[in-house]
This record gives sequence, structure tokens and C-alpha cells, in this order.
Amino acid sequence: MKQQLEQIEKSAKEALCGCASLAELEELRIRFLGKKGELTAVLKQMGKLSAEERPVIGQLANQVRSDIETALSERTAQLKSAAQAEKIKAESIDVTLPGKEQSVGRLHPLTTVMREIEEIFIGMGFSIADGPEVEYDYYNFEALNLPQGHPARDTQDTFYITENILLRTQTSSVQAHVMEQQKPPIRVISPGRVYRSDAVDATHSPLFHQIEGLVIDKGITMADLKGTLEMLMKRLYGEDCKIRLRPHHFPFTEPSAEVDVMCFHCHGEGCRLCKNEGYIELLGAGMVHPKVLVNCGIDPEVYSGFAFGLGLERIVMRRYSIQDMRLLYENDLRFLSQF
Ligand code: 2NM
Repeated sequence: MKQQLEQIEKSAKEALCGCASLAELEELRIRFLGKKGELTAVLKQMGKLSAEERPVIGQLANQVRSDIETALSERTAQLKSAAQAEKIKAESIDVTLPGKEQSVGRLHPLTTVMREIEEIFIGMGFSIADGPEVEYDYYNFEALNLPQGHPARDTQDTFYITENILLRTQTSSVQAHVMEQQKPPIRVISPGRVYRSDAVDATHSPLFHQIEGLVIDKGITMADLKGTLEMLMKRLYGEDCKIRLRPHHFPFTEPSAEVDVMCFHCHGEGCRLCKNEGYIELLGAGMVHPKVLVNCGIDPEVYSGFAFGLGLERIVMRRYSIQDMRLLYENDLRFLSQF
């Protein structure tokens, strides 16, 4: 039995040395010291021993048990501290390493200029009106004095969803809704996406952005139109900026005008930028046609108003000297990060 006990101690110590995890340690404890363990199995045979041998073996057995217990707890402490060291190593941060660069996003140039123009109009007491991009033919054309078969419809060829539902070609459709729903005085701008069935090139896109404006009240005249647009242009291009109105035709306004802004490069002298004109065409405008007012439930005998429409892309391209409109839609960060 002495040999058996010594053998148990020896193999327990060996097993402990080779043990790599706390779970394995627990298995070993059960194997050697547990109720059904090897040591207990030996002790159960104590009855066979003589009275002289019994205390000697008993003492040895206790010694073996306590040695194994000590070895177990030492190994437990070792494994725990190794695990802790491993964890600290894995979680440690080297504060001397260079940091990761945080890239800050920015606004698309179309958004920047759109917001700037919105702010200018809000400063003049306008509200912003939104409307659907998928629109009834009625609000896009019919209500605006462009009945079926009107030749001007050809220049605004669009994408039809059904025979009378389409992608809006102008945000005037929003203003038809506003006139229908609100009583004058009305002072709104409607910024947004519009669609035309145009082939893509450096100056055309089937999707582009417009800002249209509408003012209706008693006694509104062409002078109000000119003053409002002059204010817009001074805010956009500087206090010394001048505008000029040329007669034109739009079906939804009468009279109508094209509005030019003095070339901010040559100040009216004529240069390459303005193709020697001294002025650059920027937008269309006019007094809202009485038929449009009637269509939208406003009495033209009592009220009058002006409207205008400007293309955002053109303004953005001129401001940043962008030669090709496609750059505005490709979302290439090499391009966008310049703004
Ligand atoms: C333009 C030019 C001239 C316009 C007209 C209207 C409405 F709804 F009042 F009839 N909104 N916008 C208008 C007038 C738009 O764009 C070149």
C-alpha cells in the first residue's frame, strides 16, 4: 500500500505539470482526491492492514493527500495568473502607435448651393414647398397652361409612368398644388429634382435640380419680380451685381422674360466666360398667366403674381468652374472632396 500511495502522489504531480487548463485541473482533482478517486480507493483497503501498519499508512495517506492538495492549488494559481497575463496582453493598447485618421464628410456642391439659395429666400420671407416627383400630367402640364398637344410639351419630353402619371419636368407642379391649397398671399420656393428625357452629355442629364419661386398677392407687378431676383443675385454674386430682363415666351407666364446676370468675370465688358455678351443667362421668369391662376382657383381680377425657375446645376457649375455636369452625379470622392 505504501508503494501504491507513493505511486498515486507521483502520477498526480506529473499529471498536474502537464495540465494546461483550469477545467483539466478540476478533472485531476476528482480523479485523485474525489470520493471515487484513486486515493479513496486505496484508503478503503485500510481494514486489511495490521494494527501496527495502520497508523503508519494512515499518516502517509494524509501526507499524500495534503501534498497533492498543495500541488493542485499551486498549479491553479499558476494557470490563473498565466490566463490573466494573456488577457492583459491581448487587451493592451499601444498608445504610442499613430492614430487612425477620421475622415470628415462634407456636403455635395449641389446641396451647398441649394441650401444657400434657400436661406436667401427664407431671408426674404419665402417658405419652402415640397411636392411629389412622380406627378399627374395635370399638375405638371395641364394646370400650367400646357394642354395635351401643346408644342412646348415636346421640349420637356419626360418619362411616363402611365398615360397621365409622369416624372415631373419642372417644380412648377408643386406651385400648382400650393395655389390650389393656399389662399394668397403666397410666397414659396420649390426646390427639387426634375426629369427630362434627355441624352447624357457634358451639359445635359435626365435628372437635374430646379428652384422655382412663386409670389401671389394683390398688386404684385413685374417690379416686384425684378427686385426679388436682383436681391437673390446680389446675395449670390455680390452687391455690385446687375441683372437684365429680356422678353421671352413661357406658356405659364405672360409677360415672360429671360433673366441674365452681369458677367462677374468681366463686369459687363465681354469676355470668354460670357462669350462676349457681358451677361450670362441664368433663369426664366414672368407674371403668372391668368389662365394658370384660374386653373388653380385664384381670381386674376383680384390677385396677380410672378414666378421664376432656375436650374441649380448651371449655377453650381459656373461657381466652381465645373466643365462636365456628369461629375456632379458620379459620386467620385476624388471630385467631391474638393468642395
Ligand atoms: C420658369 C419660367 C417662368 C413658373 C411658373 C410657375 C407657376 F406655377 F406659377 F405657373 N412656376 N414657375 C415659371 C415661370 C418657371 O422656369 C424657367
